[in-house]
Amino acid sequence: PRNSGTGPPATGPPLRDCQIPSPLLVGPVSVHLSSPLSLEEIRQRNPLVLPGGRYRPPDCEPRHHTAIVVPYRNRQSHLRALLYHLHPFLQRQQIHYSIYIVQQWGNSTFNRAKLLNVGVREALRDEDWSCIFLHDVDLLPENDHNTYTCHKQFPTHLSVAMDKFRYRLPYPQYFGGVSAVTPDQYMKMNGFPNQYWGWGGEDDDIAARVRLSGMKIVRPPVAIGHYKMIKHKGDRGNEQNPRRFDLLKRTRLNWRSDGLNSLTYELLSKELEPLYTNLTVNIGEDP
Ligand code: BGN
Repeated sequence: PRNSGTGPPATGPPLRDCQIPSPLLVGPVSVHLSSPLSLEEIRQRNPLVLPGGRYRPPDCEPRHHTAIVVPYRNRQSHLRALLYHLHPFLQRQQIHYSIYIVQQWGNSTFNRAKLLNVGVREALRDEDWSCIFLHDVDLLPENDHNTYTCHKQFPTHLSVAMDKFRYRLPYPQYFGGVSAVTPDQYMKMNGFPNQYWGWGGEDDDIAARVRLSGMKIVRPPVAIGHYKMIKHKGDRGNEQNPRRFDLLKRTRLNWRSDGLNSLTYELLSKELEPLYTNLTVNIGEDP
């Protein structure tokens, strides 16, 4: 079958390239957060999604191949809301994609940036993705013109207008929420820092790496980069990191030695769930 999710397209007459922009886009969508459906109900609404959360448009050749990487621990209801919105959203964009949930094993302090490093490395083992999305589990895109694709030269920041920040950037260098890199851009900046345990600062470190490695950040227009954040209290296990201010002072000294090239972890399992690939990983703990 052609729609085999990954690997070379099946034989048969070649498909036309997908049109740009996708004719399936609808623009602004209203995002409801109350009572997300069950995973089974979401699966039934997305019959073309293959195990591992993979999808390839059935009737045109996709121009984009995007892995969505989501750092995760203990947020089942957020995960359901994300999958419920993201699968149809990405299918309307006619991209070839896969969703990776990177779950931190154990009870040590959460480390978002290190989980992102793990997700990038594991996703690239599966496939030659042209674009990798770094996606918070609690953010839902509100306009499908905000395409989940990469800029050739520079890292992209997508969540430029979150409801939580009254639909604007909280500060000009903000790079948190949802962003994207190509594998080349990722290598160039030596990936992300591994040393940020707990909430805050890791996204600012990543933004600094973009600049220090000679790149800049590109963004969609504010009118398109709208996101709703699912409201929640600060989580247990992800308290504010008191070391973040000191760490950020040292990014310029540390980025070449801490990152992709110093990443160590133990992959405990990789499961192809109906709507996502579930990576469970031991990333160690806050020293
Ligand atoms: C910033 C945080 C970011 C966070 C945004 C939005 C820090 C570093 C010390 C200056 N940065 O203040 O990590 O994404 O707020 O909430 O705390």
